[in-house]
Amino acid sequence: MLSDLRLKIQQKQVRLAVIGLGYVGLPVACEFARVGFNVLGIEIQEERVALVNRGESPFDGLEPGLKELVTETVGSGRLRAASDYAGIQECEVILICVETPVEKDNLPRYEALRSVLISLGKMLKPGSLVIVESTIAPGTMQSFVKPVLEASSGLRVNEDFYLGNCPERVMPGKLLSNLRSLSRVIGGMTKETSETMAALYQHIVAAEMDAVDCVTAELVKTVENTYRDVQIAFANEIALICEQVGGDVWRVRQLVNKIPGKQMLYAGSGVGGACIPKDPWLLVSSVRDSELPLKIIPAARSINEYMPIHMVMLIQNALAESGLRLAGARIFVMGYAYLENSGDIRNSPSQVLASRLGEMQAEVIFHDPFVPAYQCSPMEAARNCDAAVLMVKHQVYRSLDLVALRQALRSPILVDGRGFFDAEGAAGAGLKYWALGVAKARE
Ligand code: SAJ
Repeated sequence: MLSDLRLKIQQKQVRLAVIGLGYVGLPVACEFARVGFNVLGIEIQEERVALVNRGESPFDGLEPGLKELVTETVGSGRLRAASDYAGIQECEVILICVETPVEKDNLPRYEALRSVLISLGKMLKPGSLVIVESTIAPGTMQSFVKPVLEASSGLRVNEDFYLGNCPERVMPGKLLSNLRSLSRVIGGMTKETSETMAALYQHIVAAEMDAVDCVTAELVKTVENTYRDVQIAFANEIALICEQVGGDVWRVRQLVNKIPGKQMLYAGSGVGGACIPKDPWLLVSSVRDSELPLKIIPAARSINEYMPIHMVMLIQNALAESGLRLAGARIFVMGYAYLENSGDIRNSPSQVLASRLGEMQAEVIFHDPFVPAYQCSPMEAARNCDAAVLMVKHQVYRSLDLVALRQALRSPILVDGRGFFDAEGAAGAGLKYWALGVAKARE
């Protein structure tokens, strides 16, 4: 059965279903449709189904080529979206690309994944291949996906259907280019399943594909993002030290990275997104029943979660230097998204900043060129504010007129959370400049 399926995949004769048309699912569905597969996108949000079927992309921010690709593939009839599972019966390959968040206790519940597996199970045809692209904790395919899908379908894995995990590696702003250019780890429940999955992905992935078992695929994905979280936390901890000892973390990073093999990342006002803040907890959750004394991964998370709170402290100090208090102050904040040049606001550090400033009775006025609610004029937003704060290094702020900013502000304070502005330039514009990770020159 699997060899027949592989042949049909090689000839693009199979119908594909992609469940979840989000940042991962939509580009994947478009890419397979672009290369000639017939793709059915299953999406729970009716308005998104309608949007896609009109050939539009639901994502703000810069996604090079995605909107055109949705228009092209829907126009050619190769991509169609639906909100019900009826069409699954014609599909032999099903990709699952739904969110896998962790809850307040930092543990996953996999609610979206469970409901998809139950709905899919009812329609699953013998001989089908099911691939989970969502990021899941090591061991989840074996202990959760397999039993739930077998129970809901009444079929047996490796006998009646095939199952694998191929973690996505997309990044808002580079959805399509990452999909095409980044290598993929292909985790099959059997070696033949991995090979069949590779036959599918080679149609859209121009990079290396490594066939492994499911646990390895689950580990690679969660480890790569945990690694990044720890790296960022290290830069953030150095920033905190620099502030205390009279250093400049941006300069220190530059000089450290001159040494071959050193790649210190950037300190910053926080770590957001749907991947980095939660994947470390997925990895940790896989050993929750052990007595392992994990320290580094939880510590990195707490440092990164602290950074927007540290920004509040910097703002408080900057205001105090001018004899002002947070309570009653108006704070102009540049950047609501979690990432530069993106409209993605998931787990954005700016949301933490805003709620903490609110608790301290400060009023927050946001600007963000990529978030519809905050696309006002920056100078309008800054008018009569007591400080300007940069949380996200959107390219558009490069051309910000700092003199006009100072004239718009009620007090000339600029707090920079990303090492984005130039201290001299800010001083030259008459602004009192505070930068994360840079000691304030003692008066
Ligand atoms: N950030 C820092 N300092 C840095 C890098 C990032 O504070 O040096 C912050 C960003 O401001 C953002 C958050 O971390 O708030 C995440 O940024 P990111 O650059 O890691 O972007 P993401 O969230 O899109 O991460 C994705 C991940 N890819 C996948 O999950 C498939 C991550 O593994 C990639 O390393 C990253 O893209 C990438 O390098 O493009």
